[in-house]
Amino acid sequence: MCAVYHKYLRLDHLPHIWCPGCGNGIVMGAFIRAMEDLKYDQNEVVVVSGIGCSGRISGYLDFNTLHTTHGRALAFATGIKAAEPRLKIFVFMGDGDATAIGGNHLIHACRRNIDMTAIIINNCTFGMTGGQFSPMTPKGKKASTAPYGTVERNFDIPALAQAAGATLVARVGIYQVNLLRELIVKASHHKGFALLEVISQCPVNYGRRNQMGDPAEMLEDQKGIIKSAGLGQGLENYFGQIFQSEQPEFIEEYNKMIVQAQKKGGCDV
Ligand SMILES: Cc1ncc(C[n+]2csc(CCOP(=O)(O)OP(=O)(O)O)c2C)c(N)n1
Repeated sequence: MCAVYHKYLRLDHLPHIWCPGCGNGIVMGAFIRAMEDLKYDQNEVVVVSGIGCSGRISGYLDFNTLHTTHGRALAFATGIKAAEPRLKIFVFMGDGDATAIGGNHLIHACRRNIDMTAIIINNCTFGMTGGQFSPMTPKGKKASTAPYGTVERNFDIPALAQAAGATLVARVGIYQVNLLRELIVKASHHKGFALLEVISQCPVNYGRRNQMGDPAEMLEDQKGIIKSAGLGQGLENYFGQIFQSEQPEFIEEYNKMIVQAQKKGGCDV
Protein backbone atom coordinates (compact mmCIF):
# COMPACT_ATOMS: atom_id res chain seq x y z
CA MET A 1 0.00 0.00 0.00
CA CYS A 2 1.17 3.51 -0.91
CA ALA A 3 2.88 5.29 2.04
CA VAL A 4 0.36 8.15 1.88
CA TYR A 5 -2.18 5.80 3.51
CA HIS A 6 0.09 4.61 6.32
CA LYS A 7 -1.07 7.42 8.59
CA TYR A 8 -4.49 5.73 8.76
CA LEU A 9 -3.07 2.44 9.99
CA ARG A 10 -1.67 1.28 13.31
CA LEU A 11 1.32 -0.31 11.67
CA ASP A 12 2.48 -1.79 14.97
CA HIS A 13 -0.74 -3.89 15.03
CA LEU A 14 0.11 -5.55 11.71
CA PRO A 15 0.30 -8.22 10.33
CA HIS A 16 -3.44 -8.74 10.49
CA ILE A 17 -5.14 -12.00 11.47
CA TRP A 18 -7.14 -12.52 8.25
CA CYS A 19 -6.77 -15.67 6.14
CA PRO A 20 -5.37 -15.46 2.59
CA GLY A 21 -8.15 -14.47 0.17
CA CYS A 22 -10.38 -12.90 2.85
CA GLY A 23 -12.33 -9.78 1.85
CA ASN A 24 -11.84 -7.82 5.08
CA GLY A 25 -8.53 -6.25 4.03
CA ILE A 26 -10.05 -5.10 0.75
CA VAL A 27 -12.87 -3.34 2.62
CA MET A 28 -10.36 -1.75 4.99
CA GLY A 29 -8.27 -0.60 2.00
CA ALA A 30 -11.34 0.98 0.37
CA PHE A 31 -12.20 2.65 3.67
CA ILE A 32 -8.84 4.37 4.13
CA ARG A 33 -8.90 5.54 0.50
CA ALA A 34 -12.36 6.98 1.16
CA MET A 35 -10.92 8.73 4.25
CA GLU A 36 -8.31 10.33 1.99
CA ASP A 37 -11.15 11.56 -0.28
CA LEU A 38 -13.21 12.85 2.65
CA LYS A 39 -10.27 14.75 4.16
CA TYR A 40 -11.59 14.48 7.70
CA ASP A 41 -9.30 15.16 10.60
CA GLN A 42 -8.50 11.71 12.03
CA ASN A 43 -9.55 12.96 15.45
CA GLU A 44 -13.11 13.66 14.31
CA VAL A 45 -13.60 10.12 12.98
CA VAL A 46 -14.79 7.21 15.13
CA VAL A 47 -14.63 3.63 13.91
CA VAL A 48 -16.75 1.20 15.88
CA SER A 49 -16.87 -2.55 15.33
CA GLY A 50 -18.50 -5.63 16.78
CA ILE A 51 -16.90 -9.03 17.29
CA GLY A 52 -15.75 -11.29 14.49
CA CYS A 53 -12.96 -11.36 11.89
CA SER A 54 -14.44 -8.21 10.34
CA GLY A 55 -14.62 -6.64 13.81
CA ARG A 56 -10.80 -6.58 13.88
CA ILE A 57 -10.81 -3.68 11.41
CA SER A 58 -11.14 -1.12 14.21
CA GLY A 59 -7.91 -2.36 15.78
CA TYR A 60 -5.84 -1.78 12.66
CA LEU A 61 -7.13 1.74 11.94
CA ASP A 62 -5.63 4.84 13.53
CA PHE A 63 -8.73 6.86 14.36
CA ASN A 64 -10.80 6.98 17.54
CA THR A 65 -11.76 3.32 17.64
CA LEU A 66 -13.99 1.10 19.70
CA HIS A 67 -14.01 -2.69 19.45
CA THR A 68 -17.25 -3.53 21.20
CA THR A 69 -19.22 -6.65 22.15
CA HIS A 70 -20.81 -9.04 19.65
CA GLY A 71 -23.91 -7.50 18.03
CA ARG A 72 -23.73 -4.24 19.98
CA ALA A 73 -21.60 -2.02 17.75
CA LEU A 74 -24.58 0.12 16.70
CA ALA A 75 -25.67 0.58 20.31
CA PHE A 76 -22.20 1.87 21.27
CA ALA A 77 -22.10 4.04 18.13
CA THR A 78 -25.51 5.53 18.99
CA GLY A 79 -24.21 6.52 22.41
CA ILE A 80 -21.12 8.18 20.93
CA LYS A 81 -23.16 10.10 18.38
CA ALA A 82 -25.63 11.27 21.03
CA ALA A 83 -22.80 12.49 23.28
CA GLU A 84 -20.69 14.09 20.51
CA PRO A 85 -22.80 14.75 17.41
CA ARG A 86 -19.90 16.47 15.60
CA LEU A 87 -18.06 13.15 15.25
CA LYS A 88 -18.18 11.15 12.00
CA ILE A 89 -19.14 7.61 12.86
CA PHE A 90 -18.39 4.46 10.85
CA VAL A 91 -19.53 1.06 12.09
CA PHE A 92 -18.12 -2.24 10.80
CA MET A 93 -20.06 -5.45 11.39
CA GLY A 94 -20.06 -9.00 10.09
CA ASP A 95 -23.31 -10.50 8.80
CA GLY A 96 -23.70 -12.59 11.97
CA ASP A 97 -22.89 -9.61 14.15
CA ALA A 98 -25.36 -7.30 12.36
CA THR A 99 -28.25 -9.57 11.43
CA ALA A 100 -28.28 -12.32 14.10
CA ILE A 101 -27.30 -11.22 17.62
CA GLY A 102 -27.35 -7.55 16.56
CA GLY A 103 -30.45 -7.69 14.37
CA ASN A 104 -32.59 -5.73 16.78
CA HIS A 105 -30.01 -2.93 17.10
CA LEU A 106 -29.80 -2.83 13.32
CA ILE A 107 -33.50 -2.29 12.67
CA HIS A 108 -33.78 0.34 15.39
CA ALA A 109 -30.73 2.28 14.19
CA CYS A 110 -32.40 2.30 10.74
CA ARG A 111 -35.70 3.43 12.27
CA ARG A 112 -34.08 6.28 14.22
CA ASN A 113 -32.22 7.47 11.14
CA ILE A 114 -29.25 8.38 13.30
CA ASP A 115 -26.45 10.01 11.33
CA MET A 116 -23.76 7.39 10.78
CA THR A 117 -22.42 4.96 8.19
CA ALA A 118 -22.82 1.25 8.86
CA ILE A 119 -20.88 -1.27 6.77
CA ILE A 120 -21.95 -4.91 6.93
CA ILE A 121 -19.30 -7.25 5.54
CA ASN A 122 -21.46 -10.16 4.43
CA ASN A 123 -19.33 -13.27 3.95
CA CYS A 124 -22.45 -15.45 4.39
CA THR A 125 -21.15 -17.10 7.56
CA PHE A 126 -19.97 -16.74 11.14
CA GLY A 127 -16.36 -16.70 10.01
CA MET A 128 -14.37 -16.31 13.20
CA THR A 129 -16.03 -19.17 15.05
CA GLY A 130 -15.61 -21.75 12.29
CA GLY A 131 -18.40 -21.33 9.75
CA GLN A 132 -21.76 -21.72 11.44
CA PHE A 133 -24.69 -20.62 9.27
CA SER A 134 -25.83 -17.03 9.76
CA PRO A 135 -29.07 -15.28 8.70
CA MET A 136 -27.17 -14.44 5.49
CA THR A 137 -26.17 -17.98 4.48
CA PRO A 138 -28.11 -18.68 1.29
CA LYS A 139 -30.60 -21.55 1.49
CA GLY A 140 -28.99 -24.90 0.64
CA LYS A 141 -25.42 -23.84 1.46
CA LYS A 142 -23.46 -25.94 3.93
CA ALA A 143 -22.17 -24.75 7.27
CA SER A 144 -20.61 -26.42 10.31
CA THR A 145 -24.11 -26.29 11.83
CA ALA A 146 -25.84 -27.31 8.58
CA PRO A 147 -23.83 -30.25 7.17
CA TYR A 148 -26.55 -31.03 4.61
CA GLY A 149 -27.25 -27.39 3.78
CA THR A 150 -29.31 -24.79 5.60
CA VAL A 151 -33.07 -24.93 5.12
CA GLU A 152 -33.60 -21.26 6.06
CA ARG A 153 -33.94 -18.34 3.69
CA ASN A 154 -31.49 -15.50 4.12
CA PHE A 155 -32.41 -11.88 4.78
CA ASP A 156 -32.20 -9.32 2.03
CA ILE A 157 -30.21 -6.69 3.94
CA PRO A 158 -31.00 -3.66 1.72
CA ALA A 159 -34.73 -4.48 1.69
CA LEU A 160 -34.68 -5.00 5.47
CA ALA A 161 -32.84 -1.73 6.08
CA GLN A 162 -35.04 0.25 3.75
CA ALA A 163 -38.21 -1.14 5.31
CA ALA A 164 -36.87 -0.36 8.79
CA GLY A 165 -36.22 3.28 7.86
CA ALA A 166 -32.58 3.63 6.74
CA THR A 167 -32.30 6.59 4.40
CA LEU A 168 -29.35 5.48 2.26
CA VAL A 169 -28.99 1.84 1.32
CA ALA A 170 -26.44 0.25 -1.01
CA ARG A 171 -25.03 -3.13 -1.94
CA VAL A 172 -21.62 -3.69 -3.45
CA GLY A 173 -19.35 -6.67 -4.14
CA ILE A 174 -15.76 -6.94 -2.93
CA TYR A 175 -14.51 -6.89 -6.52
CA GLN A 176 -16.15 -3.48 -7.03
CA VAL A 177 -13.61 -1.83 -4.79
CA ASN A 178 -13.72 1.61 -6.43
CA LEU A 179 -17.50 1.67 -6.17
CA LEU A 180 -17.17 0.73 -2.51
CA ARG A 181 -14.81 3.67 -1.95
CA GLU A 182 -17.27 6.03 -3.67
CA LEU A 183 -20.20 4.68 -1.67
CA ILE A 184 -18.37 5.18 1.64
CA VAL A 185 -17.80 8.83 0.69
CA LYS A 186 -21.41 9.26 -0.37
CA ALA A 187 -22.75 7.52 2.74
CA SER A 188 -20.68 9.76 4.99
CA HIS A 189 -21.98 12.91 3.27
CA HIS A 190 -25.55 11.64 3.69
CA LYS A 191 -27.42 13.09 6.68
CA GLY A 192 -29.00 10.06 8.36
CA PHE A 193 -28.45 6.33 8.69
CA ALA A 194 -26.55 4.96 5.69
CA LEU A 195 -26.17 1.22 5.32
CA LEU A 196 -23.73 -0.48 2.93
CA GLU A 197 -23.86 -4.23 2.45
CA VAL A 198 -20.54 -5.50 1.10
CA ILE A 199 -20.82 -9.00 -0.34
CA SER A 200 -17.56 -10.63 0.69
CA GLN A 201 -15.93 -14.05 0.73
CA CYS A 202 -14.70 -16.40 3.44
CA PRO A 203 -12.68 -18.94 1.45
CA VAL A 204 -11.67 -20.99 4.49
CA ASN A 205 -14.82 -21.50 6.55
CA TYR A 206 -17.50 -21.06 3.89
CA GLY A 207 -16.04 -21.43 0.40
CA ARG A 208 -14.09 -24.61 1.11
CA ARG A 209 -17.09 -26.29 2.75
CA ASN A 210 -19.25 -25.43 -0.28
CA GLN A 211 -16.63 -26.28 -2.90
CA MET A 212 -16.66 -22.76 -4.26
CA GLY A 213 -13.09 -22.83 -5.56
CA ASP A 214 -10.37 -20.32 -4.86
CA PRO A 215 -10.94 -16.72 -3.68
CA ALA A 216 -10.95 -15.40 -7.27
CA GLU A 217 -13.72 -17.86 -8.17
CA MET A 218 -15.63 -16.75 -5.11
CA LEU A 219 -15.45 -13.16 -6.36
CA GLU A 220 -17.01 -14.35 -9.63
CA ASP A 221 -19.69 -16.04 -7.60
CA GLN A 222 -20.65 -12.83 -5.79
CA LYS A 223 -22.94 -11.84 -8.63
CA GLY A 224 -24.95 -15.02 -8.02
CA ILE A 225 -25.09 -14.35 -4.28
CA ILE A 226 -26.47 -10.90 -4.99
CA LYS A 227 -29.08 -12.42 -7.26
CA SER A 228 -30.28 -14.84 -4.59
CA ALA A 229 -30.10 -12.16 -1.88
CA GLY A 230 -32.49 -9.92 -3.79
CA LEU A 231 -34.88 -12.60 -4.98
CA GLY A 232 -38.46 -11.43 -5.03
CA GLN A 233 -37.61 -7.92 -3.82
CA GLY A 234 -37.05 -6.31 -7.21
CA LEU A 235 -33.37 -5.95 -6.30
CA GLU A 236 -32.01 -8.88 -8.32
CA ASN A 237 -28.54 -8.18 -9.68
CA TYR A 238 -28.60 -4.78 -8.09
CA PHE A 239 -25.27 -3.19 -7.25
CA GLY A 240 -24.51 0.25 -5.95
CA GLN A 241 -26.94 2.65 -4.38
CA ILE A 242 -30.42 1.17 -4.08
CA PHE A 243 -32.29 3.80 -2.13
CA GLN A 244 -31.89 7.31 -0.73
CA SER A 245 -34.41 9.59 0.91
CA GLU A 246 -34.51 12.58 3.24
CA GLN A 247 -36.06 12.07 6.66
CA PRO A 248 -35.58 13.87 9.98
CA GLU A 249 -32.35 12.79 11.64
CA PHE A 250 -32.49 11.49 15.24
CA ILE A 251 -30.02 13.86 16.97
CA GLU A 252 -31.50 16.94 15.29
CA GLU A 253 -35.01 15.92 16.32
CA TYR A 254 -33.88 15.17 19.86
CA ASN A 255 -32.21 18.57 20.16
CA LYS A 256 -35.36 20.30 18.89
CA MET A 257 -37.35 18.52 21.58
CA ILE A 258 -34.88 19.70 24.26
CA VAL A 259 -35.22 23.34 23.12
CA GLN A 260 -39.01 23.05 23.18
CA ALA A 261 -39.08 21.44 26.59
CA GLN A 262 -36.82 24.20 27.96
CA LYS A 263 -39.09 26.92 26.50
CA LYS A 264 -42.09 25.41 28.24
CA GLY A 265 -40.15 25.32 31.49
CA GLY A 266 -39.64 21.59 31.45
CA CYS A 267 -41.65 18.44 30.79
CA ASP A 268 -44.54 17.46 33.02
CA VAL A 269 -43.14 14.07 33.95
C1 LIG B 1 -22.18 -12.54 23.08
C2 LIG B 1 -21.30 -13.39 22.22
N1 LIG B 1 -21.79 -14.46 21.57
C3 LIG B 1 -21.02 -15.22 20.77
C4 LIG B 1 -19.71 -14.89 20.61
C5 LIG B 1 -18.83 -15.77 19.73
N2 LIG B 1 -18.49 -15.17 18.46
C6 LIG B 1 -17.33 -14.51 18.28
S1 LIG B 1 -17.10 -14.06 16.71
C7 LIG B 1 -18.56 -14.76 16.24
C8 LIG B 1 -18.97 -14.82 14.80
C9 LIG B 1 -18.85 -13.57 14.06
O1 LIG B 1 -19.39 -13.75 12.77
P1 LIG B 1 -19.70 -12.52 11.87
O2 LIG B 1 -20.34 -11.46 12.65
O3 LIG B 1 -20.45 -12.99 10.68
O4 LIG B 1 -18.27 -11.97 11.49
P2 LIG B 1 -17.03 -12.64 10.69
O5 LIG B 1 -16.20 -13.35 11.71
O6 LIG B 1 -17.61 -13.57 9.67
O7 LIG B 1 -16.34 -11.46 10.12
C10 LIG B 1 -19.22 -15.33 17.33
C11 LIG B 1 -20.51 -16.04 17.27
C12 LIG B 1 -19.21 -13.75 21.27
N3 LIG B 1 -17.93 -13.34 21.13
N4 LIG B 1 -20.02 -13.02 22.07
